[in-house]
Amino acid sequence: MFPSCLWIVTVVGVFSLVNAVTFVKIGNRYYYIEPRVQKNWFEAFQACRLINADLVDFESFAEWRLVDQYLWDNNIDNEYWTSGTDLGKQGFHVWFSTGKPIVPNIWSPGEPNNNGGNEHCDEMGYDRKISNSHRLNDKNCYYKLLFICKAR
Ligand SMILES: [Ca+2]
Repeated sequence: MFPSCLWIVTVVGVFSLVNAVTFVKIGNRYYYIEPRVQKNWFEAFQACRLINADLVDFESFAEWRLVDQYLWDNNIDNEYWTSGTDLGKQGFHVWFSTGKPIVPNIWSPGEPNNNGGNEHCDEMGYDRKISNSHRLNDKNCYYKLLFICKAR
């Protein structure tokens, strides 16, 4: 009796967690844009998996540009973790959620620069006020930021 009740409570709890977040459609994909809770890159990756999504990747410049514009249009421009990283092989940034190389022309000028030798995770939104776009920058993975998840 008790174990089955516990199972139901657990299922309801997980269901509530999934339902607690709202995905938005941008282009033809669905994204969750965390509005409040800042996490390090690893925590952000985990949080996205818990809602059956992945820390965001951009398959093309066009996809990045659509999300970039959405952040401006909805007045939620900020710095967000993406799944970009070169933790696997320094200097080679990939989307960790898909394994594919990061598309060209979405880096902030002079980035990625591995500043101080400890920047291996990629945020978007760095220097956004200067460049008027949420371009990528490599940053210390333990820095706490908002993050964007992308539904599978
Ligand atoms: Ca950097």
